[in-house]
Parts: sequence; C-alpha cells; structure tokens
Amino acid sequence: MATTPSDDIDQPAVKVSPPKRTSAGLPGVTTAMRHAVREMGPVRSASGLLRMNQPGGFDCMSCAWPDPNAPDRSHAEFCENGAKALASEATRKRVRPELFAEHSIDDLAARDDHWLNRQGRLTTPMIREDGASHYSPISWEAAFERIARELHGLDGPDQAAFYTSGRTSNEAAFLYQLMVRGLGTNNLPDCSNMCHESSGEALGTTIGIGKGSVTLHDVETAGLIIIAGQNPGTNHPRMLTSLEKAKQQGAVIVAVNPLPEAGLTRYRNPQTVHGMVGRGTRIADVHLQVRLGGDLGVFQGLGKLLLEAEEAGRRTIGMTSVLDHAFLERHTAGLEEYLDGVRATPWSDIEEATGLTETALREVGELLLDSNRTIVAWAMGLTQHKHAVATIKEIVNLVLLQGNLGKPGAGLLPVRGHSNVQGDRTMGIFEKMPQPFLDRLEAEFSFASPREAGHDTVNTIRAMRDGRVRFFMGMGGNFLKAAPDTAVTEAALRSCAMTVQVSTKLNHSHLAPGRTAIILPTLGRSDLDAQRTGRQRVTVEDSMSMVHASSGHLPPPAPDLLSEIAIVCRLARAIFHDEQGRARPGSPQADWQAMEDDYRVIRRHIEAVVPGFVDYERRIDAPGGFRLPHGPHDVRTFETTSTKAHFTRTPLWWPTVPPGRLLLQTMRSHDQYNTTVYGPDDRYRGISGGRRVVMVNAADLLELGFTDGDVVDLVSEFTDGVERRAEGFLVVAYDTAKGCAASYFPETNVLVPLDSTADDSNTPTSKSIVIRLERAAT
Ligand SMILES: Nc1nc2c(c(=O)[nH]1)N[C@H]1C(S)=C(S)[C@@H](COP(=O)(O)OP(=O)(O)OC[C@H]3O[C@@H](n4cnc5c(=O)[nH]c(N)nc54)[C@H](O)[C@@H]3O)O[C@H]1N2
Ligand SMILES: Nc1nc2c(c(=O)[nH]1)N[C@H]1C(S)=C(S)[C@@H](COP(=O)(O)OP(=O)(O)OC[C@H]3O[C@@H](n4cnc5c(=O)[nH]c(N)nc54)[C@H](O)[C@@H]3O)O[C@H]1N2
Ligand code: SF4
Ligand SMILES: [Mo]
Repeated sequence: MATTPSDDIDQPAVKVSPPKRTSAGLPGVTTAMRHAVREMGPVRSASGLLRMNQPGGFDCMSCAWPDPNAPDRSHAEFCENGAKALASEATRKRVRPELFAEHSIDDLAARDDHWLNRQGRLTTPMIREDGASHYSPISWEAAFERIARELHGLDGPDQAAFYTSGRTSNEAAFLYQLMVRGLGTNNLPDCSNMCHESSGEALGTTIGIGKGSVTLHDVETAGLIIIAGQNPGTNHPRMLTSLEKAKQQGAVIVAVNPLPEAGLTRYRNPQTVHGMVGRGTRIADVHLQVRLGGDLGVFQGLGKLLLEAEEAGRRTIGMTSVLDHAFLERHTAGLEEYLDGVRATPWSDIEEATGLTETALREVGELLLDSNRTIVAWAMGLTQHKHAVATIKEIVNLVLLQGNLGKPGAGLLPVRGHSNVQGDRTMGIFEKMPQPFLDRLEAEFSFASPREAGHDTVNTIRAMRDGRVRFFMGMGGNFLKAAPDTAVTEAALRSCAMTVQVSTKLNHSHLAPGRTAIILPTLGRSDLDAQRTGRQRVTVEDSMSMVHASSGHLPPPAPDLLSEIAIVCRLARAIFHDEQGRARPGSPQADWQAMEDDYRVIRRHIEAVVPGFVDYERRIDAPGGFRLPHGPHDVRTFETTSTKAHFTRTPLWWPTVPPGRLLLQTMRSHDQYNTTVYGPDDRYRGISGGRRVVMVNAADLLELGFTDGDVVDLVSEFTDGVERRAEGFLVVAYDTAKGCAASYFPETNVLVPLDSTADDSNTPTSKSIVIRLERAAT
C-alpha cells in the first residue's frame, strides 16, 4: 500500500473562513509586496517588478497569459502571483554546498516542499556518488564529463529520457531537443504531457493545429466567453483584466466549474485606483456548478440546444439562422454524424452526467443565441480526465456550429500553464514531433534524427520502473512531485543509473536520486545572462502564439552559474566531441561554442527549422514581438487530412462513482506554483495555515457520516486493486458540486494511479480520482 511521505504532514493550524467573493485588489497587492520585499529586499523588488512584462525586460516566469500590446501596458504589468514567482526566483537566499554537507539526502527528503523552496537559489553543481548519503560539490566540467560517460555507456540511446518543464526558453529548448535527437532518441517527455496534452491532441486532430486560436483582442471584444475548468483568479490573474475589459464592452461570461472560484464571481483590478477601493466587477454572469467530468455532457447539451433552436427556425443574433451554414459547408466535415449523435443523447443522461438541470443549460443555450462572437476557454479542469480529449473535441463541435472560428472576437482558448510550455513544443520538445520538422532538423544539422516516437511522461515512468530507461535528465521542473503515483515514480527515479536535474531551486526530485545523481544549478528568467558576446536575450511564446524577447537584469545568485543554453552547449560538446575536440561521426553538425557565445546564432538555426520564424531577430525587436501563423484563426485553413475542420461524434460518457465514494480533483491553492509551495494559505477559498485539507459538499458529508473538522485519510481506489493512501486531511464542508471533493497537489499525487490516464493523450487523470474517506487513526 502506498502512503504519503510523512514529511508533508506539516499542518501548523489550519483556519477556515468563508470563501472570498472578490479577488485581487488591495489585499492582493499587499500580499505581493510582502512576499517580494521579504525575499528580495526593497531595491531588488522594485527593480525586478518594474521590468517584468515590459519591453526590454523579462517575461513573467509564472503563467502563459499574454501581455497587452505595448502601448496598452501599464507600469505595473504583473499580478500578485507573478510577483510571488519573481520573489521565489529572485530571492536573496542561497543554497550553498554547506547545506548539503549539513543535511543528508534522507534528511532533506523528510522536509516539505515549502521548506525546500525557502532555502533559496541553488549555486553550485553537486553530485551524489553511488552509495553516498550526501551530495558534494563537483566542477562543471567534471559533471558534464560524467554525464557524457554515462550516456556513452548505455546499451542504446533509448535507455535515456530527457524531461522538460515549461519555463525553458525557446533557444534552450531547441538546443536541448537537438542534443537529445543527436544522441538518437525521441524520449522527450515534458510537463505538457500532464497538462494541455489533451488540448493539443483534440485540436490537432479536429482543426489541424494544437494551439488556441484567439488573440487578446478577440477576448476583449467577444460577445460571450465560456470559461470551463479554469481558476484564472489564482492561476492566470491578468486574464481577469481582459475579462473585465470584455465585460465593459458588453460581453457575457459563463463559468463552468464545480467550485465557485473567487476571481470569477467578483474582481478588483489592482492596476486601477477604482479597482483598489471599489466593489469590483462581477465577472461571471452565470455559474454552472458542474460535476467533475461532466463537461462532455455540458457541451453536448449546448449543441443539442443549438440544433433544437435551428429546427425551430430561430437565429443567432446578427445571422440568418442559428448555425453558420456557409462556414459549415465550406470548412467542415462530419456535421451530420455529429448531429445524429447529439439528437440521440437524452436529456436524462445529460442531467445525470453534469449534475445540472436542463433548465440551467437552457439559460446558457439562450446566451449562445445572443452572441455571434463566442469564445470557449479552458484549462486543467477539462484536460485531466479520462475523456478529456473527447470533451475538448466537443467544445470544437460547439464552436464550429455557429462559425465561431476564424472571425474576430471568437474562437478556442486553451489557457496554457507554464510561461513557455507552448514555445517548448514549437521548438520540438515532443516525443512524437511531426516528420517534416525532423526532416528540416536533419537538413540543418546534417545528421540522422531518430524517427520512432519516444516516451511521454507516463511511459517514461513505466520504462524506468521496468528497467528499460536507466538515465533521466530534467531540464527544470520537479518530475517526482509533478508526476502521478508518487511512490511508483520515486522508485522509478531511484532505480536509474543516473539522474540529472537542471534547476533553480531545491526540490524533491533532487532527493530521489539515481545511483549517481547530479544537480546543475542554472540562471532564471530575471537573471542577467551575459556571454562572451555580451548580454543575451531569449524568447518565449505565450498562450496566444505571441513570440517575444525576454532578458533578465538582476545580478545572478552566483558568479559562475550557467544559463540553460550554456549547460546544453557544454554538455553537447562533452557528448559529441572526442578527446581531441573533434565531432564524433554521425553527430549533429553544430557549432555549440558559437551558439553559447551568441544566442542570435541559435535563432538563425530556429529560423531555418521551425515554420513561422522568418526574420526572427528583427521581429523580436518589436516590443510585443510577433504572432505565429494560425491557419484556422487567420485565414480559415485547416491542415487536416481533408483540409476541413472535423466534427466528432462521441457517445456521452462521465465518471461514475460507487456508493460511499467521492470523486476527487487535485488542484492548486493560491499560494503555490505547481510543486513550489510559497506558503500555507489559499486566501480566496478561505483556507489558511495548512494544505492537507479536503473540501467536500456538506450534504455528502452528512450522508457519509463525517463532519466539518474531522481528520481523515484519503484512500484512492482503482481497478488495479492497489489502495493508495494520503494521510491526515482536515475535512472542510465546502460549496462544491455534489459527489465531488477537492484537495491540493502535489500532496495528493500519491493517490493518482499511474495507469489512470486520458484516452489518446495519456495525461494522468488528476481531476477524477475515486476515493473514500477513512477516519484517521489518532
Ligand atoms: N499561481 C499559479 N499560477 C499558475 C500555476 C500555479 O500552480 N500557480 N500553474 C500553472 C500551470 S502549469 C497550469 S497548467 C495552470 C493551471 O490552471 P488551472 O487549470 O486553473 O489550475 P487548477 O488549480 O488545476 O484548477 C482547475 C480548475 O478547474 C476546476 N475543475 C476541476 N475539475 C473540473 C471538471 O471536471 N470540470 C470543470 N468544468 N471544472 C473542473 C477546478 O475547480 C479549478 O477551478 O496554471 C498556471 N498558473
Ligand atoms: N495531481 C496533480 N498533478 C499535477 C497537476 C495537477 O493539476 N494535479 N498539474 C500538472 C501540470 S499542469 C504541470 S504543468 C506539472 C508541472 O510539473 P513541473 O513543471 O515539473 O513542476 P514545477 O513545480 O513547475 O517545477 C518546479 C521546479 O522547476 C525548477 N525551475 C523553476 N524555474 C526554472 C528555470 O527557469 N529553469 C530551470 N532549469 N528550472 C527551473 C525549480 O527547481 C522548481 O523546483 O504538474 C502536473 N502535475
Ligand atoms: S497573469 Fe500570469 S504572466 Fe501575467 S503577471 Fe500574472 S502570473 Fe505573470
Ligand atoms: Mo501545466
């Protein structure tokens, strides 16, 4: 039986107060400044915050929400959580070799995520030798040499896997994938596999491009915006500014969420004086309190209502019918089959799947008829379910019906998480990159790229567990804590011959070492990056395909820290060059030294390999950068097999839960960035002082025989018969949909079975875990 590590049981005194109805505003600004000044001191705080998201400054490292056009930017173009992310990265605290000498790996492993993060920035390359209890310092060159030697000693390149988290710049990501493919493997798992993979898969197969279609201008001029499975007040705070603008121009907003999230109910914009003191804007006009996993039913129900209205001879506002027949005829395929499916789905099933009434859905159906510019936005509440891909395809169906794709103010908006997760994909961080990309990569660097698909995240864990992968490298991220089934993932990492982590901060992935383990500290976004040819800039791509420059300016935490790019270039030289410094036969023909010295050289290679980057260097001189082409949005072209957008017919499915059990979602608090815990509070939800909390509907508690304030174990039940257990959670009666519970990740990742993944995207189903509550042993 799997249990949570006892280290996490760090629950000073949980306090629960009524959830907030308003987000941000003055309390948000105060919290942000407190964090910033405590970590960075007043001078660094001011200097850092004023250059965040500004032309010539650095891109916020937190989420992937885009920046407004340069003329529309304010001097403080950041939010509370952006400020916390900067404070965490630009802290003045340092992890020095002494910390590793003082604390054994086991000792550090017993600390919680918050404690580890508080130790500060990593400064020195460290190694854990086979059998050692502690990490000790190693020189950069020796570290690269050890890694290269380990890689050369493998039976084949597919015994290695190279993870990427989504903060890595375009330039670093491009070189990293080149190095990995140069070695001969496509084992490039990334955080996207656990995040928006379902969106990429659904959009790729239906509209021919796995990215969202809308621009910031579209959001601000939409007539109706449906936000499903997303908590922007915490995770994409500046989205609220755009939503507020949209509302001022008459947009109606619908939230589809099992929880009444604060930012969606009322929002105070801290960037306007009015926002600081006023009552704020009510963002969502309608809240559909859907059951976890009920969204396929929601979108099928809405499609059914549009069909019904069409058959009744009604019209979408500004159109001559409900459906956009000209668009459907010209640009789509599969409409009839889809409509047959929708017709055949009974309302009783839709009501059961969603936990909503037909009447509630009818209200939103009317809103759809009142708008000819509709956007659907979504995030993890939709992507991390067994039927996530089908659900997102159902969103595409709904959007296509009224022609809401490729016209202003309308479209599809998967809101990305990590600040450059979309860019990393564009650069080739993908275990199954399309063949034309590999063709161009080969041509540019005169080598033979591997062609067979590699391992994604879940398959990497399986391969390590089974001894097929023996080398793991993480370019950022915290694989151990972000991945599902913590106990299995930990054993998998520990079974490797070598693990290597390129990191800014200490985390638990450093503390589940392979036989030999190496930590390579690196520069973050806000750090000045100076190379032989001078100060460098890197580029990133946001959720809306805008590519722009980012350059840090703060003095780095240690003088000899290397950038991610320098790390890849030096490691590649160690791998691909022989003792005489000559390139080994078959390796990519690349001048790694020139690329390390001058990042413009990397961008020239990117320009040759990745479509849409023509005139790269000049176009990032523009303050907001440039937008990559998006066929469906820009010109209504679809790179699918039929050159049309595809409707999909999916039988209605929803997760069912045996009696006495609940469906658990694992989500983020307001005080964390994924596995980085900034503090123990979740202000908007009224929870403070601890994270081991499970929110359950009061009626469910009554039925299950528990009360608010009980302490319970969460026991996950899965078809593999293994009982996974997370101990000691405080029960909080909370306004969530009936039958559903909510708790925070990463403490609950121990409950997510490795084999419970989404169909077609293999994303762990972190938002639907069947659990039972058990009274905790006292
Ligand atoms: N401050 C901060 N910002 C972040 C992050 C962070 O950790 N902290 N993480 C970044 C990353 S990598 C990502 S991917 C994004 C994540 O951004 P979100 O997707 O907003 O993150 P989650 O906390 O997982 O929230 C999921 C939301 O979906 C709802 N939900 C859960 N299940 C369902 C469902 O079945 N149906 C519906 N309709 N709703 C559901 C939850 O109630 C919650 O409101 O944020 C990014 N930004
Ligand atoms: N149960 C559950 N599990 C989930 C999720 C969920 O909702 N529920 N969400 C999933 C999602 S959406 C995601 S994206 C993943 C996130 O998975 P990851 O991206 O792997 O995790 P993070 O916590 O963002 O990684 C934090 C670490 O990144 C390192 N880091 C920070 N900045 C930099 C940098 O600039 N360079 C380098 N090299 N390192 C840096 C620091 O050392 C820090 O400790 O987690 C997934 N796991
Ligand atoms: S909305 Fe996201 S990108 Fe913008 S400042 Fe806030 S955390 Fe950073
Ligand atoms: Mo994510």
